[in-house]
Amino acid sequence: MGTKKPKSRHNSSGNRPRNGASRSKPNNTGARNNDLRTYSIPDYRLEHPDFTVRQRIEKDRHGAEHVHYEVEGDLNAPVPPIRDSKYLDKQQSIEIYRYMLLNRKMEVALENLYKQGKVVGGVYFGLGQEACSCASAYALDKDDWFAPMIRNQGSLLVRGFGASVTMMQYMAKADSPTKGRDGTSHFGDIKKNNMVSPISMLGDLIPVMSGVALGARLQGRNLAVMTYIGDGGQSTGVTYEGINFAAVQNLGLVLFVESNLWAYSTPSEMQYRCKDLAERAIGYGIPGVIVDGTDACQVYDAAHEAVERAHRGEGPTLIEAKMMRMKGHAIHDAASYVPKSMFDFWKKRDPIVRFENYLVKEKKWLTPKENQDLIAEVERIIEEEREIAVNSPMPTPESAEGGVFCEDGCHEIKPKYGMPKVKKGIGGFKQTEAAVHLK
Ligand SMILES: Cc1ncc(C[n+]2csc(CCOP(=O)(O)OP(=O)(O)O)c2C)c(N)n1
Ligand SMILES: [Mg+2]
Repeated sequence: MGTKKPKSRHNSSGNRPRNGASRSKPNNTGARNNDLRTYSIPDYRLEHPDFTVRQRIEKDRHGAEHVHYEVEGDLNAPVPPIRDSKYLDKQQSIEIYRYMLLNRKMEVALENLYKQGKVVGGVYFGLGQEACSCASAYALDKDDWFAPMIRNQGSLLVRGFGASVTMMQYMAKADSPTKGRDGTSHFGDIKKNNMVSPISMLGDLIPVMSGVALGARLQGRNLAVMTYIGDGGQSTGVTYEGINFAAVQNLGLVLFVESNLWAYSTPSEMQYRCKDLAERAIGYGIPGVIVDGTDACQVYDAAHEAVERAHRGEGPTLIEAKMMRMKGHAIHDAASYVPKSMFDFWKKRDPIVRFENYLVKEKKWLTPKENQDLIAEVERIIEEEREIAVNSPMPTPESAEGGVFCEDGCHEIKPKYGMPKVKKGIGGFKQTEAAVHLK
């Protein structure tokens, strides 16, 4: 982690072949068809779930319309194996598994805290998405930056935030990063853990993270900047603007598109018309990759390759992680609109159960006893973290007006990696002619 990376091979845009577009091959008459372009989207998956969700509207006897969803397709397909990683060794694989367990058990603890009335506001879950959050963040170097969204509480654990931090935040405690000013995850850390705060407006983190990469480059560093966007959130205009900017500037954005089939109660069929969201990468002129988001090895490999690419200064990568949001949008949402058979299909693809099986039974990297000890250790840690969080005081009423608006010097932001390297100009500005406005 944090080793020196080779300098960028591409310091500006436009001087490399467009990604994915291969020259057309001669057709069978021997002539070249220059109009024919082919693009490739690598797909790491070992299965391609094949089903469609359709909306049905039915009227009741009073004429009132009721919307529900039905799913069609092969929901009995066998569960695929975990794909061996090209990069992860035994110790790293176990470490990712441990983070996934922490992620899951922390969220169970949060659900219980909510039911005990200790949480202020709602709770968001990444159930079924732990491999995506944990294995992606694990691929970052210490100096790289990340920006989680609501389901990436696992990424926070990997990047050094204890479970008590997230718990205190949800309980609006005085010792939480926002000192009780926010009930969810809107906090960042620009000093130690290189984290940009989640932004609620979906997509807005993408240009912000691109800006972080640009800022670092001006200070002489090619960093990877990782963030996440949902299948719903990727429809926003700012997503396009942010990725396009990163693409033309060759910025090291590593964007995970969390394709979890639902955005609130909207199925992905009603969100976009392309087959796979990774195809959007073709339009941006950047590499796009598809992974099974429930397979930690696939997530890690794609993230690792994207991070390495970012460090070489070769620009952004879009990684579509296919999985399923295994709970409602947040704790208030029972997700009754989701066909039950979809939950059943993805439950069999539980990222933790499958990875556990892989490590214990297939690889034999953990004995059953070692696995039980690891689970017990994670449970003990979560209990300790829960105690810390519960015992933290609530903020005092007198403190309410502090820390909301910036005070003098409270957020001094200095260049982190050095002074911006700006070319010195020779002479003054060129006199330009007055603009002519054509109507
Ligand atoms: C620009 C914008 N529009 C709408 C919302 C409200 N909103 C918050 S989360 C959400 C659904 C997001 O779905 P998706 O992007 O698929 O992420 P998931 O919840 O599935 O992880 C919506 C519509 C928002 N926060 N920002
Ligand atoms: Mg979604």
